[in-house]
Amino acid sequence: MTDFFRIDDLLTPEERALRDMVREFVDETIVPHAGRLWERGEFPAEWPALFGERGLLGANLPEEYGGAGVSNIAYGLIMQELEAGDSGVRSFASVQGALVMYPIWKFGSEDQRRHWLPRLAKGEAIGCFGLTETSAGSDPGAMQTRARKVDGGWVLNGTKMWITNGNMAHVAVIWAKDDDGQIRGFLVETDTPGFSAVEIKDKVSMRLSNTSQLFLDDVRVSDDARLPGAQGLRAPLECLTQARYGIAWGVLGAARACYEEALNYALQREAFGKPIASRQIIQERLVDMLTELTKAQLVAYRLGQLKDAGQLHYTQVSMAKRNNVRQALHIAREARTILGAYGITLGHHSMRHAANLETVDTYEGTYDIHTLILGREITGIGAF
Ligand code: TGC
Ligand code: FAD
Repeated sequence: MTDFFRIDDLLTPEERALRDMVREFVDETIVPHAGRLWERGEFPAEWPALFGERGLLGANLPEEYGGAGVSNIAYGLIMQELEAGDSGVRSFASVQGALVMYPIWKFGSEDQRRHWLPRLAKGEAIGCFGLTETSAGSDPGAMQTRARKVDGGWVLNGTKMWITNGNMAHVAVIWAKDDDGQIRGFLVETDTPGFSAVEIKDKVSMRLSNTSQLFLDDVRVSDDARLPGAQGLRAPLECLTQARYGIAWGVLGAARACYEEALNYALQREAFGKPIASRQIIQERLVDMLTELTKAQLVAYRLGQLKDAGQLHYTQVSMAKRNNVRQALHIAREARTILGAYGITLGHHSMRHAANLETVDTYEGTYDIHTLILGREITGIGAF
């Protein structure tokens, strides 16, 4: 395992044991099949329950609601190991834990928590998070989806775009504006009349992950479906902070897998009568990849310490997400280069990771949007 600065020494025995368990599971269950599933655009229906059995869904949420109550560093390690398999697997777990279980736990009523969280933690129920729309991605405040108050409930109308787990979900967390233009969150059961999901199939990235467009056509829900604690754009943005935190860790797994694949290949592949690893240009590439991986690992670890201490600011998460994803993408592309022609196939992992990381660089706030978030933080001037 690549750990040049011995971050392992900083982990507790429990964190190490959990990390090793997830790594073994991913190596056995996900890695051997990831290329084929990615090619087919398939997410196996039996995986959510396997993740649930191992306590990998919403693991940092309290045990009383079905979470594993682990530290945020342990949660980050879970994301790291899942994404070593495929970014789509981490995406599934990110959405389930950070974008569905978290808002129910943070903004939900006690009834909503007791009803949904244990089933979501076990992977018996699947959730999705509908914020983005066809014309509102980076600027979610421009959403058009509406929630009209009616006697005893609400009627939702609108369309959500690029929704992970959309076709697999039993419950959708839908963000919509009420009659006063206030953003509110709703738990919409996906078998409610008027709700439909259409899978987006023509992706050349994140193929193992299910991505959908959601249609809400006069979907009527009761008052109990509204998340009572969620008011304003701040509520969904708080959820994004949780998911971005997991991404800052997750991409370390993809980057590590690519670096290790490139190193092993370079040691074995001969050109001009010698292993390509003996060439200075290849060594420089490997050194740069390892340096950026190590820096990103340190950023994630410190982020975890701040989160565990309750001192994390969302702009720190922006910096980590922005840097770690872009560096992971760079590492994956470099690995593909070292693998030569063989690198473009699904028999190796680096190109698949690189293709996935293009999405990760865009979703949960694009690289440029995080630049602007940080620019505003340090200058006090919004440049959106
Ligand atoms: P702005 O004025 O900045 O913020 C409104 C209120 O929210 C607070 N806030 C945050 N709080 C917690 N975490 C954050 N990340 C927060 N960002 C802002 C802020 O302090 C303010 O609070 P208050 O009390 O003063 O009202 O609102 P804005 O409209 O100017 O926001 C701009 C911007 C760019 C920061 C924001 O809209 C943004 O982050 N855009 C990117 C959209 C995005 O990331 N979408 C992701 C959709 S979900 C997804 O991609 C899932 S992928 C699947 C997977 O994760 O695997
Ligand atoms: P746009 O906002 O249209 O941006 C286009 C380009 O313009 C980007 O390069 C952007 O950086 C740039 N740009 C935008 N504004 C500015 C500015 N002010 N200054 C300079 N440059 C700017 N969303 C969900 O709600 N739930 C999900 O589960 C989910 N899953 C996803 C899964 C996948 C596979 C993908 C690809 C996306 C997913 N998303 C999801 C949507 C994702 O969050 C958005 O794609 C993302 O926020 C960017 O929005 P956009 O694609 O509309 O790009």
